[in-house]
Amino acid sequence: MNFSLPLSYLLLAASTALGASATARCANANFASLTLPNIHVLSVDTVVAPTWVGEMTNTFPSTQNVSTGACQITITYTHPGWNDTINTWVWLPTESWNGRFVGMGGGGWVTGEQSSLGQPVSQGYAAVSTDGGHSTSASTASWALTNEGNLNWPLLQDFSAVALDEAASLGKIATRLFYGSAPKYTYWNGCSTGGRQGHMMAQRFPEQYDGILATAPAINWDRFIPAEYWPQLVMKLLDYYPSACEVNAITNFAIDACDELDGVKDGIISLPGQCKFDPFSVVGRRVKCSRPNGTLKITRKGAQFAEAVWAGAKDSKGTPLWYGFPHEAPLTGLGGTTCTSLRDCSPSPFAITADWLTTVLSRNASLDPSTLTLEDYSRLFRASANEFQSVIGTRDPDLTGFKNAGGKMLTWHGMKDQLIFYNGTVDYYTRVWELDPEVHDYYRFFPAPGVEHCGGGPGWYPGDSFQALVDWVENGKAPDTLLARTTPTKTGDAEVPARTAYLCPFPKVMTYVSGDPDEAEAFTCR
Ligand SMILES: *[C@@H]1O[C@H](CO)[C@@H](O)[C@H](O)[C@H]1NC(C)=O
Ligand SMILES: *[C@@H]1O[C@H](CO)[C@@H](O)[C@H](O)[C@H]1NC(C)=O
Ligand SMILES: *[C@@H]1O[C@H](CO)[C@@H](O)[C@H](O)[C@H]1NC(C)=O
Ligand SMILES: *[C@@H]1O[C@H](CO)[C@@H](O)[C@H](O)[C@H]1NC(C)=O
Ligand SMILES: *[C@@H]1O[C@H](CO)[C@@H](O)[C@H](O)[C@H]1NC(C)=O
Ligand SMILES: [Ca+2]
Repeated sequence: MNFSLPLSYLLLAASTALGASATARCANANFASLTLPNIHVLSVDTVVAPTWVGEMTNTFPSTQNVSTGACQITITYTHPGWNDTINTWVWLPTESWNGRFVGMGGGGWVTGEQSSLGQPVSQGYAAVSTDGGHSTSASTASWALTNEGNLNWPLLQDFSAVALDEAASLGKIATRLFYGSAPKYTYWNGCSTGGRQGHMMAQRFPEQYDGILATAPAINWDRFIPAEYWPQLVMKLLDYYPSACEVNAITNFAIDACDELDGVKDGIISLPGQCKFDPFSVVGRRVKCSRPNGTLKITRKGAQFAEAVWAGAKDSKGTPLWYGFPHEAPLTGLGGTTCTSLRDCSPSPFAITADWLTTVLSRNASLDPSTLTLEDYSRLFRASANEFQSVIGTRDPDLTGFKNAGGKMLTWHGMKDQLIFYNGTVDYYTRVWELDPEVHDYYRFFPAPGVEHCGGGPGWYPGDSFQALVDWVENGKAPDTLLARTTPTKTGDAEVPARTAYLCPFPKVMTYVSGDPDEAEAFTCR
């Protein structure tokens, strides 16, 4: 007898059967056992609904609208004694589950968002995300303090680590209850805060995910977050608040000067650490500006500002506290000002670092960060490292647990990142490597020349990196390079098509050899 049927028929039959009973399987009662030993579940709500598709982290933006049904579960719970309320969302495709599970990371102060689940679900993944106990739209002031002077330590722990571990556990249990079997492979996907969260999973909960894509990671949080305030402090110390036009002009002069060190004039500085541009060499150069309109000359103080921000944060004794920015990174990401005219600008700090210094480190949401002196700043920087490294630093280089569990982790970081210091990722990867010379077997880091924070910029964006991770985990195909593309641009009638390249794993450097620099073959890894 021949029992074989075409595979497509079997898949269709299976998905139809599940589809027919999806509403029944998605009933609240089927998730009655959905809990963990350390939590108290307040409610479990389920609904079968169509999902929508937005952009998925670490992929090319999707403009397609895919509509698939999902069993959408909201688990609301608390940690007894912590007075926290966490919402964790699990979405389970009602048809064509691919047997995989993915945890989706957040950004900035956002632990995670329900809206990030549509894209993975449309691709057949069961997916989880959590709000970590605070609203996705709240500023720190409303949740990081219980009242003025007192930190809400449980909510900081939830945001940093605790809720992430629980989301993975709850999500996997829900998946098993719905499909009758556990996921075959489990993944993490996140950038920025999501990149930090992925590293936290590898460091502290190394058995939760088989594969972790954790890019432009906000690791070393206890140091780099206060370091993000440095550009604003430099302006105060100089008593000079440069316009974005002046600051961007200095960056553009530096890029122009160093562009060809890598052999290709393309507006990208792809060799790290080679640019030795002297900002004082452009003092007096004229620049045309718009909004506000006018012409300005690069000032000495503008050059001093750029030099100090490139060098990185220092304390009141001149001791380096953290890395600076490479020359190609826009200095306006953290050195922002608001101007009424080119000569009349006021400070405009990046909200997360301002909140960290005031609400969290000073326990005072109404403190004006511009009142902080260099001495205050030096003291707060040390307090941040002392009090918060173990809470949210996410800088433990010991990945033994992750290695032993057979996990694989991929990261990439834009070398033009204007918010998270590229060298902080170099620092972390190097420390892991010093501890374990075999790091390359389970954790790889790909610098992305010309790419800004989590994307953007003229450089090569590795939009297929999630698939590369899946291939590594499931087929043992470790990525020796990462395929990446620039975004095509249009200036007037001139269209600049996408350039393709293969990003190189650190410490190798993507190096131009010869030939058409728009073609991947023109570069090699050295
Ligand atoms: C996708 O769906 C949303 C919501 O229905 C709609 O606003 C949007 O225009 C759609 N986009 C495309 C590319 O079809
Ligand atoms: C618990 O948190 C709520 C706000 O979420 C607050 O109103 C209440 O006072 C807190 N209870 C205690 C005992 O701290
Ligand atoms: C980053 O690190 C490299 C190598 O250690 C060094 O050459 C470079 O100057 C550093 N850049 C910044 C901006 O700190
Ligand atoms: C500033 O210049 C832009 C063109 O660069 C023009 O469209 C705008 O009207 C000007 N604004 C003022 C206030 O002059
Ligand atoms: C918080 O900062 C505000 C504004 O600087 C100040 O008036 C207030 O006294 C501060 N509160 C504490 C507890 O220091
Ligand atoms: Ca170049």
